[in-house]
Amino acid sequence: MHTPAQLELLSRIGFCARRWPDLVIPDDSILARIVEQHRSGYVIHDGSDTHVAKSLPRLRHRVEQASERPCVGDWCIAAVRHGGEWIIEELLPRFSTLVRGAAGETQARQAIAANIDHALIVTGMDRDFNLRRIERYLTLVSSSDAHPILVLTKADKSSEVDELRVAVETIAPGTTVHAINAKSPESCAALAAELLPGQTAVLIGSSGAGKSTLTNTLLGAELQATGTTRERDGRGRHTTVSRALKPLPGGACLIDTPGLREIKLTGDEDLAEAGFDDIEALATSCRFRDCKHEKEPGCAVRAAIEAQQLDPARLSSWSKLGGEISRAGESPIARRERKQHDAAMARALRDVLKKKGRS
Ligand SMILES: Nc1nc2c(ncn2[C@@H]2O[C@H](COP(=O)(O)OP(=O)(O)OP(=O)(O)O)[C@@H](O)[C@H]2O)c(=O)[nH]1
Ligand SMILES: [Mg+2]
Ligand SMILES: [Zn+2]
Repeated sequence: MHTPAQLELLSRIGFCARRWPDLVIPDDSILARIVEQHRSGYVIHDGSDTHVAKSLPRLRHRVEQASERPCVGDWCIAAVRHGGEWIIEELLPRFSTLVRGAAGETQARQAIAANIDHALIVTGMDRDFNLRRIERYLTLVSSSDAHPILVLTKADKSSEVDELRVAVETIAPGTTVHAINAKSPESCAALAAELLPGQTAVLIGSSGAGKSTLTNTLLGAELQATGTTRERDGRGRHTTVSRALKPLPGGACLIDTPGLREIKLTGDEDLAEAGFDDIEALATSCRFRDCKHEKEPGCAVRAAIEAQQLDPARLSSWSKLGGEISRAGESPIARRERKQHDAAMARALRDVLKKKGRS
């Protein structure tokens, strides 16, 4: 087992022995954390050194979901095998995982980061700023067991910092919002103070939002390459291409990730946890229990919109995200039946339109 000195080194990359009280490490193996994830393999950190490592095929293929494969932030048991090659042999149970739906028409899931305490949702206060996207990120994070923190960057370039911050606070009641210049250590100090020693935070947000810039400022070193954004639309250039965990001087760890092109939900999200508790609370006063807040009489949600107490854009966001959650979570059979039903409805509509055209 590990000596107190080794445990102290591991705690600098986020290890907390209380979380895995029954842990036994075989004599020929070590405990390590996955700190980088590339197409070709992993980099693991044992508290003192990093090693290039591969995972056992069993951990990659014989899992029910791709999200169970080793990912950055995972704690693993690793050993040197086959003439000096490091192999990840087991994963410790995760206490949190940020997961998204994999791109394309599949129900596959992909883990973005594991064993994270905070998810920092980074949005630039420039062309990147979009309340509906922030709602979507909050929804994604709601199934992760990590605590969301909203980070608005480029405060030094925006003339409406206070207005934008208030707009974000309105859609995310109870969630901390930091409006910062990601290039300035002073401006990032309050955010840095929220990341306690031993904790791990993951950065998510669009390309160009400033995730790597913030990483470098919190590190106090230019370890992560940063890119420029296009003049025309403020978009980034996907500068960061892999996920990497870095220990911060204050004792927390930060995981920088590439900007997500698509934020696809998995079906496990909870809109009440994602800041939509305002709509969910109103809905309890609707006359019908299964009110969709569309045209039903006695709808408390639409009454709130008419009284200008609720932004209609928020209701449409809620219903869009809710639809995605239930579709992502449905079984393959239910999915096929829904598609057949949708196709039959579309055919019926086409027939009606054809008949109308003829008469
Ligand atoms: N003025 C100013 N510029 C910023 C701020 N944050 C980021 N930038 C700039 O925005 C550009 C993109 O920043 P990055 O940190 O590379 O963005 P990223 O989120 O890591 O993007 P990807 O790696 O592509 O996902 C760089 O030119 C940064 O200097 C900020 O708070 N203020
Ligand atoms: Mg980056
Ligand atoms: Zn209603």
